[in-house]
Amino acid sequence: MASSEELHKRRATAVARGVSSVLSSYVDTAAGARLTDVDGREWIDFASGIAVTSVGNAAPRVVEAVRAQAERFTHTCFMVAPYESYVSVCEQLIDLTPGTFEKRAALFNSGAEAVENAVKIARHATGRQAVVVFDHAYHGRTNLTMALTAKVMPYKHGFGPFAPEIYRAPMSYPLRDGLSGPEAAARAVDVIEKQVGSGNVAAVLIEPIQGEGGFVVPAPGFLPALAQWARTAGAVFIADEIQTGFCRTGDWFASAHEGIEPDLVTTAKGMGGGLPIAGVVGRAELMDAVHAGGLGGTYGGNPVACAAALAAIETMRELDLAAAARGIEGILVPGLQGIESVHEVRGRGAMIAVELADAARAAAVAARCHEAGLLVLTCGTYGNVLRFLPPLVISDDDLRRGLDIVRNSLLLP
Ligand code: PLZ
Repeated sequence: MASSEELHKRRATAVARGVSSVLSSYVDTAAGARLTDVDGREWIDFASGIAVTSVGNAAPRVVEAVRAQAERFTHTCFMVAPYESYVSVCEQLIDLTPGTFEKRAALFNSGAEAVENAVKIARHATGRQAVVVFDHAYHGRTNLTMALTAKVMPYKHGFGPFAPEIYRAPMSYPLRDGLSGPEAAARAVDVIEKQVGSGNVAAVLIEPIQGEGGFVVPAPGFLPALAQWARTAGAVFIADEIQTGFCRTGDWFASAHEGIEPDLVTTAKGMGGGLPIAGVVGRAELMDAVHAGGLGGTYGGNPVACAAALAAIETMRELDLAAAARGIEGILVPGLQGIESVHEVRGRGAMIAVELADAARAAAVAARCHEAGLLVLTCGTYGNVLRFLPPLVISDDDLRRGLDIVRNSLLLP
């Protein structure tokens, strides 16, 4: 087998520079919360492929479901010749997302594609165009979702022009603004009403806990106040639960923690157990406002990906991975508190982060973790946040070993 060093050389002349990687090691195999690279080195995984392998890497039920489905058929296109598993995944999305109202769902391939479709549906259903997003937001890398995403480097730089009718409102960021949830919501609503006009707003789109933007948890009351404002204004309230969804934050969806029932929810990442699948689910009258044939795509809800999603969801239920996520919070949060260089420990469930002085410090701590065999990621508008997204099936032993590595890396000057 080629070594990481050899692969890195080959990559330089084959893979576009614009696609970069956190690690310079190349993966050979992975299981649960462990990766093994081609040089035989083992890693504890606190990244989950960016919040994807919540049920663990190569989770046994997912592997078996994928194998069995690939033997039956690999692809027909749901728009050509439909199959049961697509319907079953939609039923699961309807069942698991907050709100007991009548819902419908549709399946796509990636998070960005789900967000694009949620915006399409909201615009079609309301006959309005404006979409309100927030500071620090991340919603994807396609043209529309780049416009929805806040941070220019690396996501948007040189890639314009961007899609029109996107408006950015101030986010609740307690560490930086010191505002209560209702105060921060009033500030955002003021911007929306004065700069956009409530009658023009098709959708208010928000991550209940921001992911790439820095694991920003809005102050309590911010999300309910925005949802309430959207309802009054006749705008669609869309929760982007692509990173927070499917047990990651200690409940099926993060919206549940504040009792909000979004009109539409976008999902991806953890739902597929490692295979690419995404969904939009929400109020039937919005979803069904779109004419027949108005939504779709060749691969959306591919049968192998649907089989993986059903197996992942079954695993989450049977192992109660929402409870597991709460258990991870119970170990990580106290373990990270009281370290001098940490400005804030925040997050919920197995989506926990520390905000540090600056990007150089976060990069240095991450590099130390990598040297010690722990895969961690950074994030944040300012690049100064170190985030932890372990698989929800991680053993207590691996979780504590990983935490020790993080603590030791943070304690070094
Ligand atoms: N919405 C909330 O977190 C993806 C991006 C990694 P895709 N986050 C990881 C990177 O640098 O490209 C994400 C998200 C939220 C949408 C998306 C987009 O999901 O599946 O990457 O398209």
